[in-house]
Amino acid sequence: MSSERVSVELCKGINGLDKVVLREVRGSSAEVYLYGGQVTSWKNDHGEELLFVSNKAIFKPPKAIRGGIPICFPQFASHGSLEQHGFARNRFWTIDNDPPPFPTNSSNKAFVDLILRPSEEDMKIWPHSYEFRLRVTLGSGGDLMLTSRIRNTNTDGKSFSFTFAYHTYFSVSDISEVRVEGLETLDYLDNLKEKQRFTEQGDAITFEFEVDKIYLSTPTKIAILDHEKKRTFVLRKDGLPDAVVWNPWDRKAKAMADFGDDEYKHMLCVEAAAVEKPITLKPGEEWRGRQELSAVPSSYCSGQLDPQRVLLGS
Ligand code: TA6
Repeated sequence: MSSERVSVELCKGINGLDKVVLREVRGSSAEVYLYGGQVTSWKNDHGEELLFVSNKAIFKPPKAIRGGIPICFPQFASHGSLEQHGFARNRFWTIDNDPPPFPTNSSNKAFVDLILRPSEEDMKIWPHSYEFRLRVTLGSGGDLMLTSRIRNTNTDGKSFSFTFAYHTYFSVSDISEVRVEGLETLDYLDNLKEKQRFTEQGDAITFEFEVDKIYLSTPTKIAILDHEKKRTFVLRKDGLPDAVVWNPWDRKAKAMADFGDDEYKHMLCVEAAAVEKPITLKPGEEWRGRQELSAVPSSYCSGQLDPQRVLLGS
């Protein structure tokens, strides 16, 4: 769809992989690769990149692209026979030219609808039929929205269960100057301590070492404050009760071939997720999970931005 206000362009990206570029009249843009259905760029109207993608990202199947917003489905993390974070991020999605009516009106926005159905190979490792429809929308104010609709299309009457995450990599100026508001006092499972359950302390989360925590029953809004950039990312979510916070820090960074040794300083994953309680669908049932990202100016260092006001605001 293109009009004088927005544009949606299918073109070739890195290594000749197909990608869709969404542009909005004030200059903001987003890119999503058909490989993985993965958003790899979200720029504001000044052309600043707001998502982190590793300089060593491989952009070559079967490796998932390191950065942007990997889709973790049909499982988050790794247990059983499925690979870590499932296989949706390692598959080629197609453009869905005839999606069923969408719950929210996207008419004046730049958006693309992608769809993933299981291959025969996939059915061998996860024996369920589904349709996974993903709409990526760039809003008129430069907000980025991802809406997932997953329908059980099994004809054998069988239900299936899955866990899910939008594994969002935010670009930050300096991880030691970043705070996360909205997860205080919540319970979390600590991936660095055999997934034991703990309770977060009462202040904003700051970062001085590796963090890998699954916060449970989290609010619909989470704020990520970048002191140096005087920018706050606001993550709004529906249908995704949990939130994963991850920074690999130096040791893990060095251990990842597709991640620069120092890149941990400039990224933070805050992931809208459904992990603690898997989602179960009967045949014909559909689940929706949505996240909306916005980037707002903030100068909390001068006390002007009350993070709570950001979280309680409309
Ligand atoms: O979301 C956090 C996490 O589960 C970490 O444990 C780490 O494994 C990260 O995901 C990256 O996983 P990946 O499979 O993309 O290397």
